[in-house]
Amino acid sequence: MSWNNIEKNVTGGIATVTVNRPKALNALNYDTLKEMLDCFGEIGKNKDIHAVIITGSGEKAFIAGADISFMAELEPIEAREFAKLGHEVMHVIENLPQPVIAAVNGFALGGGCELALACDIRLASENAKFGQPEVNLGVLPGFGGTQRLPRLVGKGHANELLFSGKMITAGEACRIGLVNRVLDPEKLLDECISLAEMIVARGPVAVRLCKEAVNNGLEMDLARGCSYEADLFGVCFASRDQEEGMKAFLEKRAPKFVGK
Ligand code: DAK
Repeated sequence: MSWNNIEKNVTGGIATVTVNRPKALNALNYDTLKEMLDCFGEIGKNKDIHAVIITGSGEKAFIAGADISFMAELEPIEAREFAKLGHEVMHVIENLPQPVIAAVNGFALGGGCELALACDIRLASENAKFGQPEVNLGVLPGFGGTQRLPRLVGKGHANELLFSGKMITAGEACRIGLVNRVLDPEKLLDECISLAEMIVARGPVAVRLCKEAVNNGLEMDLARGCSYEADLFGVCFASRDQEEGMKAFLEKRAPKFVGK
C-alpha cells in the first residue's frame, strides 16, 4: 500500500511517522487512518525498530482533529465505522511493542489530542494547543478521548476540557500532566530524537515488557499489577539481554543488547 497522507522515516532504530496533510492542518480522514493502520502494522512487526515518534507536517499543527469536511457527510452507520477505525488506530498505537513519543508541534485537537493520548509519552512545542472541541460540533469525542483523558489527567481536568470544548496552551497541558515537557519549536524534534535514542540504547526486551507492565497493570488493582510485574520480571531472565546487561555491569563495560 502506498501512502499519500503520511510519511515514515526510519533511522537508527527510530521510526518517525509524520501526518502530512498541512492544508487541512493534518486532520484525520478515512484514508489517513487506513494508511496509519497499515504503517503502524508494519512498524509493530519490525524487530529493528525500537522507538517511534509521531508528529505533524508544517509549523502549525500536530493534528487538528478528525476531518470535519469528511465527517459532515457521514450517515450514522458510516460514522460508526469511522469511529471504529479511529479506535483501532489508537489501539494499535497504544499497543505497539515499541514506545511511542508524540512530538506535538502545534494544534492537537479532537482526534489529534486523542492520538497524542494513545502515545506513551508526549512532548510539546511552545506553540502547541490542546483541546477536545467535539461538543462545539454537537458530538462527543469518538477516538477514546472520554476514556484516556481522565485516566491521564484525572476526572476534573478531563471533564473541564471535554464539557467546555476549550483549547489550552502547552504550558497548561504540562501543568495538568497532559504533556511531559514544553520546548522551543526548533528543539522539539531533536529532543524527541534524543529521548528515543536513549530508549533505543536500553535492553529492547526490557523496554517492551515495561510498556506491557504499565499499560496492562493500570487496568489491574495494585496487588495483581505487582504480581503481573513479577511474572514479566521472571520472563526477562529467559532473555539474552538480561544475561548481557548484568554481565556487562559486572565487567564494567557498556552492554551490547540483541533484543532477544
Ligand atoms: N478538519 C478538516 N479541515 C480542517 C480541520 C479539521 N479538523 N481543522 C482545520 N481544517 C482546515 C480548515 O478548514 C482550513 O481549510 P481551508 O479553508 O484553508 O481550505 C485549513 O485547515 C486551515 O484552518 P484555519 O483557516 O481554520 O486555520 P486557523 O489558524 O484560523 O484555525 C484551528 C486553526 C485549528 C483553530 C481551526 O482550524 C479549527 O478550529 N479547526 C477545527 C478543530 C476541531 O474542531 N477539531 C476537532 C475535530 S472533531 C466520531 C469520530 C471522531 C470524532 C468524533 C466522533 N464518531 C464517528 C462518533 C472526532 C472528532 C474530532 O476530532
